[in-house]
Amino acid sequence: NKRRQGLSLSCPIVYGNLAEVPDESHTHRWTVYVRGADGDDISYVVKKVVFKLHDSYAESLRTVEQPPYEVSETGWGEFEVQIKVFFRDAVEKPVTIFHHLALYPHAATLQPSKKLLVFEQYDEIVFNDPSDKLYQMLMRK
Ligand code: SLL
Repeated sequence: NKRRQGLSLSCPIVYGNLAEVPDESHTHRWTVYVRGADGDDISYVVKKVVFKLHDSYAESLRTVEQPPYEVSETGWGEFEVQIKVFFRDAVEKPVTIFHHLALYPHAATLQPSKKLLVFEQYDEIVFNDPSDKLYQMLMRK
């Protein structure tokens, strides 16, 4: 599995969270996710995603082995979610993303229904000198 020296491949992603605006209760339903930008399937390169939630959640480590790479929960508070992305080519080290799970409308995009908040970031996972295996995976799609 030799490396393609000098080559740099990028995998565009979006990560973030949705949060429902609660009615009377103080409990919010939310979903934290990572997915390919423009709805692209990234499972050809992503092996699994591990979400580390706040310690107040039972089993705070949540592993998702296939898309959609997301976790839905309920809660009352904001916290930082650690999102660790593992790749099919084990030569590539996992990438860790930190996302501030947001529940309140300060910086959010409010959907027209005003019932759903969206906090989303665009990013690119860049593979420098990718292995031949990864190169094949990325080129095949
Ligand atoms: C803090 N930012 O620093 C807060 C922590 C934790 C939120 C927020 C748990 C819900 C549940 C929940 O909402 N945790 O236990 O079901 O204190």
